[in-house]
Amino acid sequence: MKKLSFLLSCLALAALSTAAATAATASLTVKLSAENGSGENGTATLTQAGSDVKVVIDIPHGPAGPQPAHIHDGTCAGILGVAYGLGSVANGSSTTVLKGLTIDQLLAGKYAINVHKSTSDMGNYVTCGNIVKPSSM
Ligand SMILES: [Cu+2]
Repeated sequence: MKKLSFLLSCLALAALSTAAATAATASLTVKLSAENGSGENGTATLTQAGSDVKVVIDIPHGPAGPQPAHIHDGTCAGILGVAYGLGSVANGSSTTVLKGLTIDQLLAGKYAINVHKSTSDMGNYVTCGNIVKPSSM
């Protein structure tokens, strides 16, 4: 009987981990909303690639830049420190691969993708989007 219950709990664990694996978020689109009259609306597309997360920022009609971009702790309404650096946005686009990270880890915390006007005007935010599941947007 002891052996059987051990076997049953192993099966239950296996079922749980299979469920967790299928539920992993493969991709997520974050809507970037223009701030401070920049007109820089766009998207950031996060894609899980193995143990890395690829972040592609696309701002149609974005300026030549470069415009520094980061994943910050907090939300657009209350930006905190930099959590992850992203490639600067030039002509509205930027691609970054963040190693050893999952989209689900980002969703589990409070993070926002934020783009700054320029290296000399970091305090001016041109666009921002909270990293949240589409259903809670
Ligand atoms: Cu920043």
